Order: sequence, then structure tokens, then C-alpha cells
Amino acid sequence: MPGRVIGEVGPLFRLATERGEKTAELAGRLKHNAREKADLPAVGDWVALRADWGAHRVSIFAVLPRKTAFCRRAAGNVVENQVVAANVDTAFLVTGLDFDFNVRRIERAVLLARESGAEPVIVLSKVDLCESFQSRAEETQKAAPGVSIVGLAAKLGRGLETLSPWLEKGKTIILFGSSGAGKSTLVNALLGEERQLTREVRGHDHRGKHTTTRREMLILPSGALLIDTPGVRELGFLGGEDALLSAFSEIEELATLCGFGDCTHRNEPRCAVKSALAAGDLDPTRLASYFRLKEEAQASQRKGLKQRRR
Ligand SMILES: Nc1nc2c(ncn2[C@@H]2O[C@H](COP(=O)(O)OP(=O)(O)OP(=O)(O)O)[C@@H](O)[C@H]2O)c(=O)[nH]1
Ligand SMILES: [Mg+2]
Ligand SMILES: [Zn+2]
Repeated sequence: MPGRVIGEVGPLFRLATERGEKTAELAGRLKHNAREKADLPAVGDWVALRADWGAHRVSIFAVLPRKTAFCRRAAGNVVENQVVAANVDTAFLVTGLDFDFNVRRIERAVLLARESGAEPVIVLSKVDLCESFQSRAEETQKAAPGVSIVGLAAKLGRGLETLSPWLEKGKTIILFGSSGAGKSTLVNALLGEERQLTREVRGHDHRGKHTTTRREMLILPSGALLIDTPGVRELGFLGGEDALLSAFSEIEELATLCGFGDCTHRNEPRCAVKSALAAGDLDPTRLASYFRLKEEAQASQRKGLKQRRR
């Protein structure tokens, strides 16, 4: 029987199945054959179940291939990947237009979404607390070329309709953003009921309170599936080159015009990136981010490779 993982409770998994909601354990063989944590089920995974209705036991014996996956490196000495959420179509990257607003963080979130295979959508929340939405949106767009940006105030029910293109029946959406960004408030507004606990935050010192403590999938009236998450600092860039290319498309486009095919844009002659910078056509903070994330990607790749050779 097929099922979809909608939550994790300790070593057990909550599943949506054609027979309703079930709690399941991992079959021993799945546990033993897993080479790394990423081989085990995560929220959003489609799984194959074996049910012994007489004994009221359901076990997961296989994880079906994933369409998309948000990964991170699992904590510990061994380099091991772990899946945070699977089969997500769209990632709502939620940023509050209060003290939470940080373009560099948005830039990184877009990169992580791209690496997962999901479409990033930037949600600027709490528009009621901001007098200059337009300029914030423009600043954000420069750091995220080609990415859709919406503004809303979930607490007041304002702007929710701007999300409807991504909330079609059967689509899976995940919410990412720092603690206090307003993710659960948005979930409740879209559900039309106070399902998720929310909590007030007052300033920088109140960050990281983590009102939501685990990932959970909820079904919206539209038939879309929404995954609420605890405020994240949990994702790391694993080093996908393609993700970097699409997240910094304006730099990559310039790079095709550089004199050397493998130009690093540091001190080569005939470098189109440096020319654009000198002419004021490229934002220096964008280039700095690009260099930083590229280095991070390479370091991450090296670490992974070293581990695999052992
Ligand atoms: N003014 C205003 N406040 C909002 C809005 N949306 C959310 N808030 C407030 O922001 C605070 C944090 O909201 P939550 O929804 O709990 O934040 P969260 O992102 O789920 O936080 P974690 O679960 O800790 O990750 C609450 O006090 C909300 O009432 C909004 O549109 N306008
Ligand atoms: Mg929350
Ligand atoms: Zn160059």
C-alpha cells in the first residue's frame, strides 16, 4: 500500500494512506540497508507500506524515488546527507519586513531551494510593519533574479490570494524562514483555522524561540499540501554548481563574455564581470556573495569527496 509521510514522531512516522492516517515504523531491512540517513524516509516522501491490520502494525519497507529533496549534512564526524523534506514543488521563503529582513539570507535561501529542485518563491511577510514595501521588493529582486516575490500580511489576512498560483490541488509547498518570520501565522491564515501555535517576537534577542518544533504536513482547502517547519538555521549548501548558476544568473551571463573560459573574475585580463563592476552595472555585494557561496560549495564538495574515498 502506498503512503505519504506527513510527520515524524521519534522513531515513528505519521502517514497519510488510502485508509486514513496511520503511524508506522521502519521495517528492519530498510533500516539495515540504509547507507546514510538520506536513505530513510522524510516528510513528503512517498513510501511503500506493509500492513498487518490484525496486529495493527504498519511498517515502511521502501522509500520511492524522490522528485526533489531538501538535504543537509547530518551532524557528526562522518559526512552523511540527510533529507529534511522530499517531493516539494515550491518553497515559500518567508522573511518578515521587520528586523528579520536580510537580503543576503534570502539569497542563500534561494540557492538552497534551487539545489533541492523546488521552485523558490520569496514571501515578504508583515507588510503592515513596513512603509517601503516597493523598495524592499526591488532590493530583494536584485538578489534573486527571476524569482517571484509576493508581499502579504498573514495576521491581517492581506495578500493571501497572491499565493494561489502555487497552491493548486496536489502540489506540495514548504515554508522556510527564521523563527518569528510568520510562517505558522501564514499556515493558519491559509487553513482558515488556528491549527499551528504562533508566538510573539519583539526584537533580535527574541529570535530563535522556535515556536514550531517539528516539520508537519497539512492539507489546505485548495487541496495543496503545506509543510510548516521550525525556524531554520538548519540547511547548509551542499555545493550544487547548477543551483549557483541559476541563483546568480546575471553573473553567469557576464562570465560567458570573459576572455578566459575558466575566468575566476579575480585578476584575469578581459574579465567581463570586473568590467561590469567597474561600470557600476553589477552590485559589488552580489559578487561578494557569489564568491563566498562558490567557496562554500567547493569546500563542501571536497569534504564529501574525501569522505567517499575512505
Ligand atoms: N504585524 C504582523 N505580525 C505578524 C504577521 N504575521 C505574523 N506576525 C506575528 O509574528 C509573530 C511570529 O509569528 P509565527 O507565525 O509564530 O512565526 P514562525 O515563523 O512560525 O516562527 P517559528 O515557529 O518559531 O519558526 C507572531 O506574533 C505573529 O502574530 C503580520 O502579517 N503582521
Ligand atoms: Mg511556526
Ligand atoms: Zn571574468
